Amino acid sequence: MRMVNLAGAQLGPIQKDESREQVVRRMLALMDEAKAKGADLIVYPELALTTFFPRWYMEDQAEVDRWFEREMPNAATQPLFERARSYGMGMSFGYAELTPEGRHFNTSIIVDRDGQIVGKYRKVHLPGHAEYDTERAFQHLEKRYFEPGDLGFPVWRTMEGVFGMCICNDRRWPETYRVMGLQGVEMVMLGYNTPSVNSQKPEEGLEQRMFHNRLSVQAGAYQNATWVIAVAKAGVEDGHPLFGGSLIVDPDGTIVAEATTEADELIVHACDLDATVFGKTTIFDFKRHRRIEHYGLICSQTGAVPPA
Ligand code: ING
Repeated sequence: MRMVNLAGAQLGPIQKDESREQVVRRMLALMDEAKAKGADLIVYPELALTTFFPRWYMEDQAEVDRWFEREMPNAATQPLFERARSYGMGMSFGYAELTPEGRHFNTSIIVDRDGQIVGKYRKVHLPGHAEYDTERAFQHLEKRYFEPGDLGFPVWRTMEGVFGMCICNDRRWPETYRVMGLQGVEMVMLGYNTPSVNSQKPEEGLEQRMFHNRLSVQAGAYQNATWVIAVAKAGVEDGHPLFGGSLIVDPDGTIVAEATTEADELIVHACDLDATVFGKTTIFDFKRHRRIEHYGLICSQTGAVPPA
């Protein structure tokens, strides 16, 4: 048994005018609750420090860069690192990263129980568009404000296990989990900001979008015999609804915890990392069953090419 007492700290809406300090206070309150419930690892959403700003069209780079962190930890987030370390609690959260070279990424980090950043991930699959799209009910400009991640899908041996990360749209792509699965990942941590309405298909119901959320995370967990925790930023941000549904899925694909509100809400579960062994040594024993001589198209072409 290698137990991780896992907490998912779903955040309710963050309005455009809310400061990072106000958000960090909410995150600390969830960390206190997690400590009281015995958690030793806490996972926060994608872009956890600010509103989901890619919904807003901006042209002035200085205005865009206001949403980014130039260093981590920094003054606003230092209290999170200090309290997590004092609690002996590992932590993962997402934020907009502006590098010293001036590059922009949608980033998440893993901080170990000593308060050290042991891993960084930069979102690879950026949904949406880069220019203002008049056809859409609302904008989704991640391709405008972020570069695709340049770190791949790494995993790290820390906290007595093998941990990896992805971010939001990444969870919909099987390649995301498989690359980590091929590195023996035992727990994937991810955050998301997902609109309750499809900007290109407004008639698509919320239930169908929540189904896709569960389907994507459960499939990734089951097909790679790994734990997956997915944590939402939810609720209505300046009139724009995001759905909740934060969930923890075990290595057999079973949902073991799920949020029920669109507010700040903690979900917790005692995860045994050794529960990944059965799947990895039977149906998903990659070494015994995969036939890579037939998988070439997955890496040799980007788009689909139907027969003539
Ligand atoms: N948000 C959404 C997500 O992938 C989206 C965008 C929603 C894409 C629904 C496809 C369908 O959950 C982010 N931030 O990636």
